[in-house]
Amino acid sequence: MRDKGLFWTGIALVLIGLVGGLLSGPTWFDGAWPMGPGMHGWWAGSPGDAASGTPLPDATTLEVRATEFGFAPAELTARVGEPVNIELRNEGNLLHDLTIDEFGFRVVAGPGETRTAGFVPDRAGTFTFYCSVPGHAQAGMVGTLRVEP
Ligand SMILES: [Cu+2]
Repeated sequence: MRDKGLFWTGIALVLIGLVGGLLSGPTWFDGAWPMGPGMHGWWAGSPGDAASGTPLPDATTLEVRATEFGFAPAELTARVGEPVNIELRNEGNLLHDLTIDEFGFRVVAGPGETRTAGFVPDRAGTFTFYCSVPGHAQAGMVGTLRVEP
C-alpha cells in the first residue's frame, strides 16, 4: 500500500515535470526569431520619422506594396532628372520601409499604412532598394530600381 502510494506520487511528479517543461519550454526562443515580434522594440525607426521624406509635386508616382517579406513590384523604372514619388502601401503586419542608399531615400510605413515620399534620381544605373528593418532584406524584401538616362 505504502509502495503503491509512492509509485503514484512518482508518476504525478513526472507528469507535472513534463507539463511544466512544455509550458515553460517555448519561452527560451522569445525574441530569438529573426522576424519575431520583439524586433520592434530594438529597431529605432518608426512611421513618419525624420527618415521619411515628403512627396514631390509633378512627380511620377510608383506604387509599391510591402508584405512579409517582399515588394510588389520588385522592379521599378525611373529617368534621370525626373522626380519620382514612391507610394509605399504596407499590407503586412510589421513595420516596413523602402530604402535606396544611393539616393539617400527612405519611406517608412507602419502596418496598414500608405506613405509617399519623393526623390530625383541624379544618375543612371541599376540600384537596389530594400527594407532596412533588420532581417527583412535577407527574408526577401529587396528589389531593383532601373534609372534610365
Ligand atoms: Cu520590412
